[in-house]
Amino acid sequence: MTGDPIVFVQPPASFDNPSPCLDDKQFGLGILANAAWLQGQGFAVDGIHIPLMFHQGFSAEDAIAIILAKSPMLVAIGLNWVHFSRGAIETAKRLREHRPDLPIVIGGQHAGLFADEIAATNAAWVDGVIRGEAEVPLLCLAQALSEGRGIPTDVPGLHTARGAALPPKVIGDVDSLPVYSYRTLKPRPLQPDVAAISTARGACPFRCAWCIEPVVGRLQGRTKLRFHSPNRIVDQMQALTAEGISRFTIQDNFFVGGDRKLVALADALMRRGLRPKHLNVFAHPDSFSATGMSALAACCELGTIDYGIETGSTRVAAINNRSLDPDAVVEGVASAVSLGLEPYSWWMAGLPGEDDAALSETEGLIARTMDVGGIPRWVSPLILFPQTDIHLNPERYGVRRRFEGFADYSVFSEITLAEAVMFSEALAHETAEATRDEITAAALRLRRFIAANLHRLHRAYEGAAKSPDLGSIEARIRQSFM
Ligand code: B12
Repeated sequence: MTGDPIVFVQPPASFDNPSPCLDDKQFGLGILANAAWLQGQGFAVDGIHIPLMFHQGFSAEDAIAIILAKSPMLVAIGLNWVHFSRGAIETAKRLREHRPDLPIVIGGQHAGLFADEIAATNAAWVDGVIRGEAEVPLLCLAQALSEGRGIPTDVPGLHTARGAALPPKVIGDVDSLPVYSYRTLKPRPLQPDVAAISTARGACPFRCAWCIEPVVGRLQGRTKLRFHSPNRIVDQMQALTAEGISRFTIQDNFFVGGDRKLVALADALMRRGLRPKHLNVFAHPDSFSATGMSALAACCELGTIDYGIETGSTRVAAINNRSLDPDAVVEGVASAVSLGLEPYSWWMAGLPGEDDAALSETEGLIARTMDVGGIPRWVSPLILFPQTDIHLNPERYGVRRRFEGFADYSVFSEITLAEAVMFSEALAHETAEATRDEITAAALRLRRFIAANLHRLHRAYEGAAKSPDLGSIEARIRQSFM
């Protein structure tokens, strides 16, 4: 590895917000994937996670000085999630103030949604915004900069103040991408034995009206969902195991592959003799049958499924193009428990069509799932993102959009966790049924309902051979829901 490094930076939510409304300690898999790719192409890479530096007591000035001390040939700032909007721009600005000639790009899913706006309004400190998967564009940039050619005008997916010359370009064979390391970004994660696994890239085939995943794949340059092979996923897990990681979470579109993909992954893990301490999979309530769930339970010490149930109202689900059979949800959750898995449930408030009766139905389904051992994990007010069907066609859903551009959404960088729970400043929409204050109140209502019904969980696991740690689950619920 020769030459000055390409330095990846996970920015803070904002340099002025010590308690952001959403977690800021995660490692963006996009950063890790791009770093592994460039390294595989012979370039030196490095990475700094600014929120974790703050956590360790470093100041903003320290973080900027440490990045500059690496004498980067390019700084690539990650903006994968909405709440890092302001921090990503502020990081670029601070770096540029110290080194006016330093090439700086921003990339990641959230940046890609607003590539032109960000590039046009921040041209003084950002050379461009990469929309979409960034392996090909970053390689073009690294080659040109290492040869002293400056930033070329024909980089796929690169948006500058003049717009984009070319659409995003992806690497077709996802299994040819190198496995990534959690050591790329420093300091190390707060939970050094936990990692997220990337199993697929591209557009989700479901069309849930609120979700950005059906569109984001396309925006990123990949129209179809492409899965990694089970062996390649196990390669990734094996590499991370060697770094001391034993608990894994799969939160991408893996569930779309249903039982077939889950069984194949479990088989591949067992063939290699790799037995994770914990394997967590995100899913729709109907993604897996007993076949898939048994395979998950068999291949690890603890298998958990995070079910995005979202609502208990079949009417609201139908309005939002989501199938829901409450009886089948309860059966699925019960079946997961009987197979030795821990099922978690995730809920939303502020969906189009959600009135008081619908909220009562959601409470009803929360209660029924808790009765069979379903552990509520999170209640989130809907964040209405651009390009989703609701954002594109608000009148069809009786919705009023409050946020349009990048600057509107940047409020997520400014508000604190306490403000987000109590106030509705960050709500990007109102529905025909609920104002933003009422949506905030609906989320609180569901959280309080869960807290008041924790005895249901205790009853469900009474006398069970294998029971989740209900004490810590309860503490987490009370802490985050009150
Ligand atoms: C797995 C996942 C998570 C996991 C782990 C993510 C991780 N470690 O990266 C966790 C649980 C942490 C997570 C949390 C959240 N997530 Co999330 N997450 C995803 C998911 C499902 C997959 C992302 C992924 O890792 N893909 C694999 C990598 C390789 O692909 P990629 O991210 O697209 O990266 C490519 C490009 O974007 C680009 N790129 C990415 N980063 C960078 C950085 C640089 C510098 C450059 C140049 C390029 C670049 O290059 C990459 C490779 O080509 C996506 C949806 C999806 N299907 O993609 C949502 C998604 C990104 N998450 C989302 C959200 C909202 C959240 C939360 C805010 C949810 C919440 N309310 O709490 C939290 C907060 C995040 C945090 N920082 O804590 C939204 C983002 C929308 C937005 N505009 O902000 C998405 C799109 C889901 C959705 N439907 O809304 N998430």
